[in-house]
Parts: sequence; C-alpha cells; structure tokens
Amino acid sequence: MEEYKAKEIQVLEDIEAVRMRPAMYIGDTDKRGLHHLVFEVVDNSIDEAMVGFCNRIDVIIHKDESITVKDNGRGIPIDEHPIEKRPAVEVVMTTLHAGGKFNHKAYKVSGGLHGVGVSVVNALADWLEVEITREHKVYHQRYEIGKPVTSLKIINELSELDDGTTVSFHPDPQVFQQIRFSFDILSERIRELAFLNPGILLTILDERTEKKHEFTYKGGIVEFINFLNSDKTVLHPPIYFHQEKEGIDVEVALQYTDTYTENIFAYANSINTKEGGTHLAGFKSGITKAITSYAKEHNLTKEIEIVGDDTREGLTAVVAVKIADPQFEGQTKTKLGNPEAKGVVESLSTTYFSAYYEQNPTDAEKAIKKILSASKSRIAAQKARDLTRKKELFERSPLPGKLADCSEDNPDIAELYIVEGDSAGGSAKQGRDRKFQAILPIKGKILNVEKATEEKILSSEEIKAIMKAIGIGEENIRYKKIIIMTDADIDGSHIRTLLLTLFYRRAKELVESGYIYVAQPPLYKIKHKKKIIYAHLEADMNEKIKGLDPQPEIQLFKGLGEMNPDELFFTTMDPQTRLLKQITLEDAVEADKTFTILMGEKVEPRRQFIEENAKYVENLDV
Ligand code: 0RA
Repeated sequence: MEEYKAKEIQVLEDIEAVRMRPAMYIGDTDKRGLHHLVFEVVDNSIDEAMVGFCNRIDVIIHKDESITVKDNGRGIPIDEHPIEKRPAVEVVMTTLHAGGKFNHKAYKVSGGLHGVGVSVVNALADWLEVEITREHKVYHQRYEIGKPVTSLKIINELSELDDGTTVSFHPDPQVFQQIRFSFDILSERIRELAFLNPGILLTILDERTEKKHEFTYKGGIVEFINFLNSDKTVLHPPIYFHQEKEGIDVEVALQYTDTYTENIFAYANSINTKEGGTHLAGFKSGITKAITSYAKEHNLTKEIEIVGDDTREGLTAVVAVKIADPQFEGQTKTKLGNPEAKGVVESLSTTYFSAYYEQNPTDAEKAIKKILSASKSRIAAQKARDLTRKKELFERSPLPGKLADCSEDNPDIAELYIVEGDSAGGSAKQGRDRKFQAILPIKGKILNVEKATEEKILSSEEIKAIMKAIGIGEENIRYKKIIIMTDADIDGSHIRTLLLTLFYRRAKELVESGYIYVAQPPLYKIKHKKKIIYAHLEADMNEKIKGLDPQPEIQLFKGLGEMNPDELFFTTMDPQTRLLKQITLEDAVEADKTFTILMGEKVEPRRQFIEENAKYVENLDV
C-alpha cells in the first residue's frame, strides 16, 4: 500500500512538472508543440517498426481535433511491472522517460526534445485512450490529464484480431494556444518517415476533409531523391552509399540537377535536423573535397577556384545518420551537435564520392561542368556586389530611392507594402500611416529567380531594391510584416508568385518565420443610398446585399489603382479593417516541388499541373 501511494505521488509530480514547463518537453505550446505531440506518438510506433515487428502505421485526424495513431506491432506490454506493481502500459503512459526501459535498440531514436516519451503527451492531453491487442485480447485504458481514470480492462476478445497498439488523444485546450492540426505538417513528416523506413506503410486520414495519403517506399532515401527531383532535369542517376564507421551509421544519397537551388535534407535518428549540424557540415565538406580534388586531378578547373557553395548549386541530397547518443541543439533543438559525426560523415563522403567519380567519369564531368558555371556566376556576382558597395559608400544612399520609408525603426512594428505599379504605389504612399507603414512600388513583372543565375539576380535593379529595402543579406531585417499588394487579376497573381519565388528561394527564413503576407483588397464596392459596403468574395457580396432595395449600385474593382488613397487605406491597409493572408510553410518538400513546377525550366510538369488544378480556379479574369 505504501509502495502504491509512493508511485501515485510520483505520477502526480511528473504530470505537474510537464504541465508547469511544457516548452521544456515539447518546444512550445503553439503550432510546433501541438504537432510534436503527434510525432511523439508516431515515433513510438516507428521504434517498433525499426526492430522489425510492425509494418503499418495509420494516423487519423478526427473532426474534434483529436488524433489516433494505430500500429500493428507487438502491442505495449500489459503484464504487471515487477517493481511498480502496475500494468507496464500504465507505467509507460504515466512515468517520465519510462519508454527507454523497454527499448533495446542499438540506436535509440531519442534525445533533446524528441523521444521525451508518450507520458508527456498524456500529461498535456485532456484525455488519452490506449487500446492494445495481444493474443487476440483487446485491452483498454483511459487517462485524463495524464492520470488513469479507468483500470486496464479487457474489452474484447476475437480470434481474428492482430496484435497492435492504438493511441488516441485530444490536446488539452488549457495548455495549447490553439488546437487545429495541419494536414500538411503531419503529412510531410509521415511521408519523410516512409522514406526513412523503407517498406513500412504509413497512412494519414483527415476526417475533417476526407483527405487521405498513403506512403510506402521500398527504395528508401534513393527514392526520396527521385521524388524530390521528379520535376527537375537531372544530370546523372542518384549516387548512394550506406556504411557504418566508429559506431555511426551513415546513409547518403545525392543527385545534381540543372536548377539553381540547393535542396539538402539532413536527419539524425529519423529526426529532421532542420538547423543542420555536424553531420551536414561533414557531408558538405566531404562533397567539396571529392569534387575539387577530382576537378584538379583531371585538369578541369581552368584556373577557376571552386568553393563549397558552388558544389551545392542544383544539388539535391539526403543525409541520414544514426548515432547512439545524439545531442540536439539550436533554437528548435533540430541541430545535431555531436562533434564525432562531422569527421565520420566527411571521410565516408569524400572516399565514396571520389571513388564513384573515378569510376563514372561522364557523371563526374556533367556535375563539374555545372559546378564550374556556378563558380563563374558567383565570381561575376561578387564583382557586381563589390562595385555597388563602392558606389554606395561613395553616394551614401543605402536605401532604394523609390522606397517611402516609415518613421518607426523597430522591425516588430514597422511594415513594408510592396505594391504593384507606380499609380497604386502613389495611392498607397498618400493613404498610408507613415508612422509604421513603408511603401515600395515595383514596376511589374520582376525577374523569375527560379531560372536565373546569382549574377543575373544581383544585377536586377528591381530585386536589389526589394532586398535592400527589407535588409535581406544584412544583419537585421527592417520589417517583420512584408505585405505583397497586387491587383486581383492574372498579372497581379503572376507578380505575387514571382515575389513569393524570390522570398522562398532567396530568403526562406522570412517565409519560415511567417513575415510574408498578401494583402486582400476587396473585389466589390456596393453603394447603397449613402452607405458604402465592400466585399471580398461574390458570396460575401450576395450576403451583404440581401435585404437591400434592388439596384444597389455595384462596382467591380479591376485594380488597386481604381481606389483613391483613403479608400485603399480603409479597405486594404488599415490594421483595424484590413484582411491579410499570412504565408506559412507547412510542407517544405511540397513547396519546393510547387515552385519548381510553376517557375522552373520544364514545361511538361507545368502543363500537367495546370490541367490538374484548373478545376479549382473560381475567378478567372483575363
Ligand atoms: C516494448 C516492448 C514491446 C513492445 C513495445 C515496447 C511497443 C511499444 C509501442 C508504442 C507504440 N506502439 C508500440 N508497440 C510496441 C513488446 C515486448 C514483448 O512483447 O515481448
């Protein structure tokens, strides 16, 4: 009895610790932390798959924002824990870090914020239910805010039932700022896990929308590369190696394309290390060494110096390491810190890629030709940059001339409107609140950076003005709200897409941080007696004119220029009344593919995309 009481107190203390400082366990209590709960549960099933007992994992987002994760593994053990005198599953669900006790894998998929254990999810869920099938018996237990509210009970027994574990939970609204799961965020991670764990079937179903994805890839990270590059022109087949050295398991696949973007995904123990780290540094320096020494030995460099950046232009790569005691660092704990990983990945990459290029000289030459053109473009761009820098020093005019800046210099408060056309730019300058709203008019179709070299990009006046105004490439950016304001027509959409391509390819952090917005000017203006009503959508307009006398006068705005300055401010720029669309990055893989398809060199995937998506177009104003 004393023992039992002591355990109960321990459980309460653990729950309290997690609820007092949830960020310590899951990063934050916002969007990231919310989705982390699901990954935590899925990771447990992946562990079971990695030891070979599970080949299917299903994730369901329910209408009430609860989640179910179901696997066909052995089932969490239900027998009485010898010391705790409670069913093992209850111990796992209620005690911090209990999971590890049952784990006998060589590489534990945990560390940092990851693998904190399902008990953390339980403590942060207003309810959680676990259902375990073992030997045709179904066991069930329910918890509320981390505490068992029922005992583990057999609720079914059927000979046809397979073993497995099902965990369902609902995040506690008292803990999380908002509870709304993103299908794209969950789906990206689940697809990634399918690539990293070849042969496992992972599915995700969104019951709110009936959207469903199923992922299974036998080819692992090589298939990942094929998937990433499916709409790009590739220069050679994917190159792949898998080897262990000094206790670190290293798997790398890479392929050069004719694009200008670098697309490298790095993982440590299946965790997407978005902030990079030692394994990524080792890979980068390994590939640079292999390329530069091959180029030198075969007299291919033509006196041009190749640097690391050049070797990654157009490079798609996946680097996945498994390491016994991973150290996760960085702001979001997604940077691998283990120093030993650098040397191991570097030496394996250098050795393997050097040998590959020696054996496949045609592939090597194609890659090196591409890299040399990157070097030339970089050197030319550097010269151009040096020139403008000198000019700027001389003229002392660091900000672009057509920027109408605001007086506020705190980037948390200051906003920049990038406006299509000089006439709308003029209205915006007159109508704005000059205290915190800056206006940068742009001429129209800016350069498509997807298809341009560094040199070409840096010689574009329009792009230079945008980068300079925001402070891209400088120490601090000047605005944390960058608002794209274009006409609601085809040209406007094109300009908006070109700007988004610029930000996504050249200043991804701005997109990742949620600093990019799109202004939503109204499409309709309804004059009724002395009242003026604005509406964004046809349905919205119809709703608003219901009950008014017939012949209300309706004007369709063709462009921003049709609004006078006060009207433009009131409808589109006034923080009290405006509607802004924030651009977020939920699925980086999908975003890369979309920009490649829409803005890249290949025509066929674009034609196909347009054909497939034409049915979603509602307003087409040509
Ligand atoms: C440890 C031992 C055993 C199963 C598991 C862990 C397990 C945990 C989870 C979490 C989600 N799904 C899971 N599936 C299995 C089995 C030990 C045995 O049966 O001998």
